Amino acid sequence: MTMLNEAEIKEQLQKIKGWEYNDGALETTFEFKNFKETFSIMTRIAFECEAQNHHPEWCNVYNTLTIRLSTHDAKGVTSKDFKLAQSIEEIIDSE
Ligand code: H2B
Repeated sequence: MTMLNEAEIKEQLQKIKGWEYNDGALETTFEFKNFKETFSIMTRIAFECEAQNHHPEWCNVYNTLTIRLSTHDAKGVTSKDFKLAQSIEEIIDSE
């Protein structure tokens, strides 16, 4: 899996709203109604991460969820991160 350069990342980011490139990873923050809703969405996302064998760095505080995606094996952002970001958007949109 080859790492994308900054220009490629910026270009791909046009297609996925709400995400930015920050400190070597794709990053976004979501806000939900409460902790229960947040954690149930995290569970759904977790199953998809397992299916893709690609895992986020994430941080949950009550009803906020910050997600950072990078490919540790490639030490940068790859198409795997964009694929997972897209899947996360679909999970959240389907709520
Ligand atoms: N997740 C992320 N974000 N980056 C990786 O490089 C990665 C992963 N590698 N999940 C996978 C698992 C690898 O460690 C296993 C052994 O397949």
